[in-house]
Amino acid sequence: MATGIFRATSQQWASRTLRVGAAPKLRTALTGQTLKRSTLSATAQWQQAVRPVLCASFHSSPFRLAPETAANPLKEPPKITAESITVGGKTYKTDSFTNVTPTVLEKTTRQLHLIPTHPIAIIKDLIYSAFPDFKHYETFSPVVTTKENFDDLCFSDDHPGRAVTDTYYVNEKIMLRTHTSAHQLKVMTEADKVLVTADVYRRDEIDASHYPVFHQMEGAQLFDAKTAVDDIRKSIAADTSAVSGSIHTTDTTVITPENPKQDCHDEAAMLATADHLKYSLNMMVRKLFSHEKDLQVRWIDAQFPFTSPSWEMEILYQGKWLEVLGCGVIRQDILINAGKSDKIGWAFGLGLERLALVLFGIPDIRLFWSQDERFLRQFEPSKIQKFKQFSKYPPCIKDISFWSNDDFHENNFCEIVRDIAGDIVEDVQLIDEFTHPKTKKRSVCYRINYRSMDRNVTNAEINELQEKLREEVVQRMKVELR
Ligand code: FA5
Ligand code: MG
Repeated sequence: MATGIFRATSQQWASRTLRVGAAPKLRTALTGQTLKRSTLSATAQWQQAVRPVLCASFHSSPFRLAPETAANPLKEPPKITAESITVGGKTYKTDSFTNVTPTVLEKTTRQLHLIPTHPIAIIKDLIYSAFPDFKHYETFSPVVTTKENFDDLCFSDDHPGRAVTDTYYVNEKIMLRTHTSAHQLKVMTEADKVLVTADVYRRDEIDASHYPVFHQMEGAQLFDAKTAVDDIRKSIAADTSAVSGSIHTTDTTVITPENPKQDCHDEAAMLATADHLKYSLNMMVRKLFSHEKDLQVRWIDAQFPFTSPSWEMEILYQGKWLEVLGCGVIRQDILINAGKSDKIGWAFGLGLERLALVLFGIPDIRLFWSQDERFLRQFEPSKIQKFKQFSKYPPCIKDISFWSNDDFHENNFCEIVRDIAGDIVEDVQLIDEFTHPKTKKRSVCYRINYRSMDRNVTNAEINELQEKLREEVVQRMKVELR
């Protein structure tokens, strides 16, 4: 069974074990150990030590702002000093939890989902049209409280998603949202049919379908608990939207004690809500992919702290199942907190890049951040056209080997790579590891594939980056180069 936020599906684990960043998560899941906040702050102190270095590089990093720079505080360049961080026009004190980096803060100004000709905005609008009378929210600041991102959503205190290795903290109580669900409670107090679109941030691995910044759309719909069964039956019967295309959907999920109905729910109302959820998402996918031939879609069980039962939808893409969304029946505690105790409802959170990869045939998630006209001019509002690959610039591959230590975490290593080389890194892979028989020291070798999407990189330039990486890895992670 798949597990929810920040825990990869078993299928993802299988494909992720070769990737940087997968191993620590896997280890945590296999040993059942969860990270405690007390141990986290030691890691955070390590981050604290590097902040001055980051500050220095921040001011020299190129800023790329979304076109309109009107009075939107999110478009103002963030500022970072040892004492404070200013983002979205607000200033926050730093502390031992602070681990946001200039590279990642810079992304908060881009707002790709608000640029009408960008594929992320095009797909957002297409999904809006599948949920016609829903209220839209799309300008929430990415800076949220840990209460909004975790506590309000029933995350346990020791949930691994809270770890500083997985989440970008501004300080102990303030963070960059890791999912659009951070706004669920607020928007549900305002309306019964809502869609929230936003950029979300996770310290994650680097590869073609994972990026530390991506976009999600959250959807939720609430029904009167007493009349839900009838209301839902009528609403599905009244749906006259015509869908075409040849999509093959498999759903073998059943409600089990591992993925249970909530005790407080009436069974018929819960089943109707779950059916309406899957019906709505199946219809959305049918509309989106009506031109696609023989698209394979499947539903699998999942777990999220804020829904039960829960599921994920996957699409077969380039021979692999790609997880595109998570969803479920909203935990009643959350509805009670939203002042909606007489309602029952569903929620989903989908990855816009993941859907766009399939819809536009975009081969690499980094392309969404490209400023290359050869990428940007291919797209028009409301139109789905397949991405035409332009010539790729040649890669430049470099390896780095070192003796790791007990504090070593691959997400921290990836973060240093990203800080130094940014989007020039196509992927980072662990290609070799062994333990010395006598000293018991663990040696690791990472292969870094440098390739720009916009230009040719020179060997001299990459050597310089690699040299900087070698220095920073020693300085920040206290490892010994081999
Ligand atoms: C969540 O974030 C839940 N908040 C979704 C949810 C909402 C569940 C409401 C229930 C109710 P998850 O961590 O699985 O779940 O992420 C949701 C989607 O975001 C994934 O299915 C995937 O499409 C996308 N996604 C996750 N990580 C990345 C990443 N690193 N890069 C790009 N897309 C990602
Ligand atoms: Mg998931």
